[in-house]
Amino acid sequence: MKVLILGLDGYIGWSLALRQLSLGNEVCGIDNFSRRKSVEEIGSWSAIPILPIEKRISILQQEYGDKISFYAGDLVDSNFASDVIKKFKPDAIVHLAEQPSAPYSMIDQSHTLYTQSNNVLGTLNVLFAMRNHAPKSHLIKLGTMGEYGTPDLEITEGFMEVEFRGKKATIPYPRFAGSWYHWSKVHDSNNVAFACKLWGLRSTDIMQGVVYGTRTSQITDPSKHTRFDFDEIFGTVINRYCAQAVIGHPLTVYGKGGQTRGFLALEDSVQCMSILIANPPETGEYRVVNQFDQQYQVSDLAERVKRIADKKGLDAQVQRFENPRVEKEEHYYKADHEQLKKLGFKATRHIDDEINIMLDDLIIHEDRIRAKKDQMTKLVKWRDGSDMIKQRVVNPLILPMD
Ligand code: USQ
Repeated sequence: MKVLILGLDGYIGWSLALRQLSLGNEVCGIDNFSRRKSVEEIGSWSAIPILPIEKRISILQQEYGDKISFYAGDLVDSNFASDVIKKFKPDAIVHLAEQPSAPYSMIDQSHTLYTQSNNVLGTLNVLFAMRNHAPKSHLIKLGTMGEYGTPDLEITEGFMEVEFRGKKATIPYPRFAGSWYHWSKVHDSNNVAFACKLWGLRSTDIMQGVVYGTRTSQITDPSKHTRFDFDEIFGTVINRYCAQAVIGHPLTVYGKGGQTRGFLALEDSVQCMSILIANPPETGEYRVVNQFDQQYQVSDLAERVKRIADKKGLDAQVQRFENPRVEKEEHYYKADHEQLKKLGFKATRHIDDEINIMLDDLIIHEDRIRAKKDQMTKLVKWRDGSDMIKQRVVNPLILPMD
């Protein structure tokens, strides 16, 4: 199959490219390197160093020849999106090329505008390019479990049956997103669903939980490593706890710590996406899958990381921090995740084993984490924004008044 990976240079994009090539598929990637630039903008870096893109691609070409190609560019440029899809004619398009951080979208107005315009406009350009040049292709769009928020109800996979004033109907599950970033994904979901209906495109919208880990079966030597962020803005919770444990920084549980989310190992995230690539929906179908393995509370996760770190002789203390976010700290959470299992997904990684491997991988880079220690608690206050990055509001969509 011909698989186009939008956002190949990122944490999941790179790991998925390695998996798809190992399965014998032809891979074309694109990236605008915004993840590298944004992490630099906030003053941090990947704990595990990664090679520049030219080197990454040339290493893959040595192994896979012309089965791997790459174009640098931005999906918000409609000509670029159109040219790549026209030229490569993919069977599947995996769209991971979005601004992925909730805290980043909450820094200030310019970061909100950037997040929503980048994500929503980029996806619209992909949809129009598909309509014009690859209408049979399967769009696998990375959404988020955070689109549903934390309602006091069981969460279904995308849709729910209701009975209202005597009539029954299937309607989209209500969305209660909790950040400007998470809302950008809701807007994408609506646009993708509409394009399927309007033009008969086919798509799988992945509601993915929080991904953790440093490894997949293809990440075997340093030249194949994927990035690993641990700062407050781009690092996600388990990854951050592991980095904190390695340098003896308190594990930063926000608020009461009862926040519950679905979690998935990186290895299993690329497994799920590979299953979806191999099993497209029907023409015109808009399919939604909830992609996670287990649910955990963030305070339990901190205790889990501490327990494993203690066995390695690391000094890991769990500490409650004032919550910079606006979110429920104790709540009901029960989400379905059956669709992927029906397609053959079986979790292959136990969380404790993954934490063990992560700690070993990160201990090697302790100096890099220690050098950016202040990134652990440089918190963006969601209600008030933050002045940690002072920027003029720049929005290409709003013209100056003279
Ligand atoms: N949290 C802590 N301490 C920390 C970091 C986070 O207690 O040091 C808590 C947060 O308050 C939150 C939970 O952990 O309640 C998850 O936070 P996170 O930063 O790990 O994840 P989140 O902001 O939700 O976003 C991440 C990815 C995003 C993806 C999402 C899936 O960055 O791209 O969409 O996970 S989900 O959470 O299911 O919406």
